[in-house]
Amino acid sequence: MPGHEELPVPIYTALEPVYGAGSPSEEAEQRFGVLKAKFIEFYGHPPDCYARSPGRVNLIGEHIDYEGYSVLPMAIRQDTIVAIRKHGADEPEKLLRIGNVNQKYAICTYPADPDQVIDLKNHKWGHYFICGYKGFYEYARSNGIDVGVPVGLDVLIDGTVPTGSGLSSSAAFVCSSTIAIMASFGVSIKKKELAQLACECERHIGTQSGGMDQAISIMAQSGFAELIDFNPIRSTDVQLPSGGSFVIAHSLAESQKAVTAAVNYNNRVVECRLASIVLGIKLGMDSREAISKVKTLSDVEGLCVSFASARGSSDPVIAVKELLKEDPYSAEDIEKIIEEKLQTIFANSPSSLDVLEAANNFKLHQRAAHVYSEAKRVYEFKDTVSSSISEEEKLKKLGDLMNESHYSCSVLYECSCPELEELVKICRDNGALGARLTGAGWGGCAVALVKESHIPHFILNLKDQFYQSRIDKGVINKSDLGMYLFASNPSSGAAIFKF
Ligand code: NG1
Repeated sequence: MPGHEELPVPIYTALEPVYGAGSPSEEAEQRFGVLKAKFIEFYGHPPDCYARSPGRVNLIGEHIDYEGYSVLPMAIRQDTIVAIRKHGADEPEKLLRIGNVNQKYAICTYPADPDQVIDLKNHKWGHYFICGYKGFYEYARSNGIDVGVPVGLDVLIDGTVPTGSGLSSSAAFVCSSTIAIMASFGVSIKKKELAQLACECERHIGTQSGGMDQAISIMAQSGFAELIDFNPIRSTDVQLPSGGSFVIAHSLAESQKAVTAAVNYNNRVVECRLASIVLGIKLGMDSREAISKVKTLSDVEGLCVSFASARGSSDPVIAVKELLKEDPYSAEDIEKIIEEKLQTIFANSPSSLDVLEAANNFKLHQRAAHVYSEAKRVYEFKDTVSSSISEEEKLKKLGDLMNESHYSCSVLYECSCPELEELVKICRDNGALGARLTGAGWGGCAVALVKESHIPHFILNLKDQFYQSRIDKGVINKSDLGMYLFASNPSSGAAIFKF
């Protein structure tokens, strides 16, 4: 029997299999009811179908997916639903109209041309749908699938994943858009291929996304976290120990990943590439060979491990410590080592050239040390879960790993912010077994591992110690607190609904 990742996204005629029985399904019923009514109000027709894809919380393995390393996220119940209707070829208006149930997002209109260039300098929320649209056509062309001439699409979105929260609202949007477009064109592909495709789709927004978010959003299984491997994408169910749950808490600092890419997210991707080329050369590669072959730190891990083993260790960080200086490198320092201009290396990547323009220096030692140590922690987390120690000991060890991960993100990768530091500290002071930032960072959410029986008390304390002053200042409404602070169990992945 094939693994579920070999199957296409499931198609349901009822909400229960995804949202669960009882009140969650009743709530979902209401949401879909409003979405359908608004769709008819906007466009004069009901939608052909709906696609939903969830957000995720990453439990461990931060900023390592784009370096080729496995990560360990779980899907959350918050999701994006895309309602869609494909126009007939005879309908005159060839436009993509993208509306949102939330009035904050004005309707966006785009031409039906799949080769249109996304205007990245003028960021619009609808761009995320176009990522899926362009990616779908690219996929169809490269796989010889005839999808006919471009026609108009009517689209209405309803999202509950808070934006800029590190819970992957962008991937939930891109995945559900790509799936809705596929469903409306009658194209169906295996989940693992779709995860790869959705990752490539999201790169049209200008971030050099690693693939974790799309993979978990598409491949999640209810009740399990997933170990996601890359090249090729694969997911393995991870049953978390009983007695503990994850609480997700928003720092209320919005992380605008696409807008700050040149100094934050893409900057780290570039720093990792440079660190890997320099390590490759210091470990004996010819500079031409290193520049052309080495793309990620995982490409030179073998060399680093050989270096470490000559010193009685198997830890690649030993090579980082001895071969990369702790002081930041200037562009000239690196160019001297690699015998090439940085602009030449990244000539084919406009978003990387933006990074070079914005950067004063590059912290190769710190970034590489984070990536190798974080990759190791993911496996320690997975091994702890499947070990034979008591559930209590497992929870303690998992918490310790989460704390170590946060330290590394904060100090070595510098992707935290003052609000996240305050929140993580409050979580730990209130008995969390472990707490860390989750997702890209620079704002967004923290995730805390908390004993199940402590959760109500823990949530109350966070409310008092972190949120109350922000409610008093009007940063958020008291009635919205549940959107920013909640416990979460592993939810299910993407689905299509046809009613
Ligand atoms: P967020 O910003 O939390 O959705 C981003 C990347 C991930 C991963 C994490 C850091 C996208 C869509 N997602 O997640 O691939 O690199 O940062 O671990 O770019």
